[in-house]
Amino acid sequence: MKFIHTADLHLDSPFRGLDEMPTQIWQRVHQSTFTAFERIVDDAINQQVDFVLIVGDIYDRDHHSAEAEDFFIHQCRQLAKQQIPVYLSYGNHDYQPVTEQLNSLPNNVHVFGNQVETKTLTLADGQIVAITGFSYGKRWLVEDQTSKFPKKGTADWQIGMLHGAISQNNPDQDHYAPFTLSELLQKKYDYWALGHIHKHQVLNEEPLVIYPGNPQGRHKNEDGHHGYYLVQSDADKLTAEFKSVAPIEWCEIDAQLNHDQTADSLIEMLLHKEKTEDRFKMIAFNIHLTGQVNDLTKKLLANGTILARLQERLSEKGDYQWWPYQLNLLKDTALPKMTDLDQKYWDQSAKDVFSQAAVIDLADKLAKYGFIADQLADPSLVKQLRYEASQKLGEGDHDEN
Ligand SMILES: [Mn+2]
Repeated sequence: MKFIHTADLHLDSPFRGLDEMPTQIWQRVHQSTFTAFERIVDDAINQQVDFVLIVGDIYDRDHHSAEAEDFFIHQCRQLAKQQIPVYLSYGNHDYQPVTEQLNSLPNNVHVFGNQVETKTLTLADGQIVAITGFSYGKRWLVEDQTSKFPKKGTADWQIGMLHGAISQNNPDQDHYAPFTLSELLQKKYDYWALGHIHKHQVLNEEPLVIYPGNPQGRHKNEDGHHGYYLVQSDADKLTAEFKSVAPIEWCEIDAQLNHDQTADSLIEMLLHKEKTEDRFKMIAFNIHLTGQVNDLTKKLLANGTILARLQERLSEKGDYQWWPYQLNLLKDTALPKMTDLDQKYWDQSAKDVFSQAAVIDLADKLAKYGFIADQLADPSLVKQLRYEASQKLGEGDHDEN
C-alpha cells in the first residue's frame, strides 16, 4: 500500500495586503497554493500511489472561488485518468452539507458525509483498506467526534481521517472536533491522517498519527518547509516520509541597527543577509533598535523609504530569488516594563481579550463585513494582536517616563 496524506490546501488564499509588489512576484504568490497541490498530484501519478487522502480545508473560505473549484476538479480528473481514488473530507474552512446532488466532482473522488462513516477500497494485491472520516457541516464542531469512530474491524488496514485539534479541556477553545491522542490509539487503527494544524508534525510513531500541515504557508507565521506525507507499507508496518512542495517559503530575519548605520549601509547589509537557495523566499526583516541609533536612518525606516529602496534594488536586477515584503522596527524591549501588579492585570486581560474564542466572537459580529471576519478568523492574528498591543502599551509606558 502506498498513499499520499495531505490537508489544508487552502486553494486560492487571498494573500491580502501583499498586492503592492512586482506583478511577477504577486503572480507567484497568488499561484502558490495551486502550484503546491499541482505538485502533489504530479507526485501521486509519478509514484503510482494507491490513493490520496485530503483531510479538510481544500478551500480557503466558506465561499470559495470558481477558479479554485475549477482547478481542483481538473486536478482530480488527472488522478482519475490514472485510476487513483481521492478520499476527501471538508474542514472548518470549507464546511458544507454533503449531499449527492451537490457533488460535481469526478467519480474517483469519495467525499465523507457530515456523520462519521467508513469507506472501503480493495488494492491491486487484494488487500482491503477501510477509511473512516466525516466532513464539517458547520464552522465549529465542539463535540468529540472520535468517539463515533468504530474500532478497527476486519480490514487489512484501517485509516482514520480527522480534521481537528487536540482537546485543551477548555470549552472556549475546543471548537474543532477536540480529541486526545490516547483516544485515537484506543481505536487500534494503522494510521491517523489528521488535518487542521498547519505545521507538519508526527504526533505518534506507532501507529503513525500525523498532521501534514498545509502544502503552502500563507504568511510569516506559517514559515519553514511545507508539503505532504508519502506513506508506504512494508509487510505490516507503515512508514511516512515528508515531501516538500511549497513554491514559496515565508521567513523572518533579524537584523540589528547600529548607531553609525546610514540608510545605504543598512540596505547593503539587508541585501546580503539572505543567501539564496532553491526556494523563493518572502522575507520580513525585523530590525532591532538597540541603544542610540542614527535618527535619520530611523526616520527613513519608519516612513517606508528603506523598504522601498531595498525593493528597488532587487527590481533593478530583475532576477527575483526572494522579496522583502515587510520591514518591522522593533525596540529592544519587546514587552513593556510594568510593575508586578500591572503585569498581573495585563496577563489576565490579555488572556480574556485575545483568546481565539473572543476574536471569533468579534468576527461573527462583523460577519456582514466579510473581509474583516475572514481576517479575524485567522488564528495567527491573535498572536499578532497580542504582540502589537503590548508594543503600544510599551510606548505609552515610555512616554510617561
Ligand atoms: Mn486549515
